[in-house]
Formats: sequence, C-alpha cells, structure tokens
Amino acid sequence: MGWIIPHGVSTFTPEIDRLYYIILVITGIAFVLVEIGLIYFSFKYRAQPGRKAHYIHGNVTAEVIWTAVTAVTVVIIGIMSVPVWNKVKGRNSVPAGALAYNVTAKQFEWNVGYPGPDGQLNTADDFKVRNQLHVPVNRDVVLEATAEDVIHSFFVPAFRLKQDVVPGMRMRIWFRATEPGPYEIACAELCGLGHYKMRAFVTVHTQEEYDQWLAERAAQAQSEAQPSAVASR
Ligand SMILES: [Cu+2]
Repeated sequence: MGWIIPHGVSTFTPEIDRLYYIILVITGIAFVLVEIGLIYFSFKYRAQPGRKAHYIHGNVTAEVIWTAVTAVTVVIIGIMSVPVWNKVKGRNSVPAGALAYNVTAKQFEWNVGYPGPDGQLNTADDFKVRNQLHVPVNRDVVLEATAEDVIHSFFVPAFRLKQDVVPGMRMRIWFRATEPGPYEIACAELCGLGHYKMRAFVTVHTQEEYDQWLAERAAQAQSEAQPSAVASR
C-alpha cells in the first residue's frame, strides 16, 4: 500500500497501520455519505419559480443520532488506540538496554550525538554527525532528543513515528527498525523559514555494517580533533 503511506519498517507498523486504515475507511464512508447528501439536497431544494423558502427549526432525532454515532465512534477509536499509544509513547515504553543517541534539533538541522566505541553516551569518545542517524537493524534504539531554539518534530514516516522535540525538555523517542535501508527524517512542526529543508536521513544497517561505520566515523572524529584537546577532555 505504498501509494498511501510508505512501506513500514519498524515494529510499530502493524498496529499503527491497522488504526490508520480503520480511521481512513470510517472517514471515507462519512465523506461519501455527506457529499452524496450535500449534492442530493442541493439539487432537490434548488430555487424554482413559485417555490418559497420557509423557516424550519431542525430535526432533534436526526441531530441526536448523528451526534451519538460520531461520539461512540470517536470513543471506540480512542479506546483502540490506548495499547498502541502505550507501546510507542507510554511512560515506561522504552525497552531496557536500548541503544542511546543524543538528538538535538535546531533551525534547521538535526544533530546526532553517537556513543562512540565505548558504547556509552556522554563520554569523551562521543562524536557528532549532522543530519545523519545511523542505527543497527533489529535493535531497540532510544533517542534522547531536545531542541535548541523552537519546537521541532522528529518524524520518520517509514517508522510510523512522530514526536515533538521541545526546548528545555528531554524527549525519549524509541523505535526498533526491521529492515536495512535509508529512510527520511522530516521536521513535522513548522519551525521557521527553513522548515522545508529540515530534512535528514536515518540509515538502518545490518549489525556488521553498523559496527564498521561506527568504528570509521569514530576514528575520523578522533583524528580531526586536536591531540591536545583530546588529552584535556
Ligand atoms: Cu524544524
């Protein structure tokens, strides 16, 4: 179904897509019924010579029915989405042992802080890469995300994942990618004039590829840093 939403490549895909298509079908049916009614009544009650307009109060029965049906439908969708919300964003949803990265959004880029060869975030061997998130496939990943200036939104359509990142707050965004490949990260919150170009990529690697990439970039970062600066850290 790639023509409606992109092929999903995270563990959130089945549940999110199920809800998405249920809502699409319900709203699709409502749309068709409303449009048919609109066209039918526009034609039926069109102005005609000799026909006078008259005042009507409305129809209580019809109003009760369409309000109740809508309310019940919305509540059912709400209840159905609770377990999905808890899995993706629940208070304790981030799996223990998830690989952690720092993500800092600013006008108009995503900066990713990598844990470096020691696997620990916020240590001396960390390095940063602009607009590129590289992760291994089939591993739980958590992004410790924040924004430097205004509200941005971390959106990876292929992961079915979207989260606002807010200045002064640390948002924990987790996912588990299921297929290697490059996928687009888009900023989904209008954040300024350059919002349209606030685009980055997440590259999902096999574990071997990822280890190799990380080692290469870490070595590169090490050699770019001044030897004295490394020693003083
Ligand atoms: Cu943005």
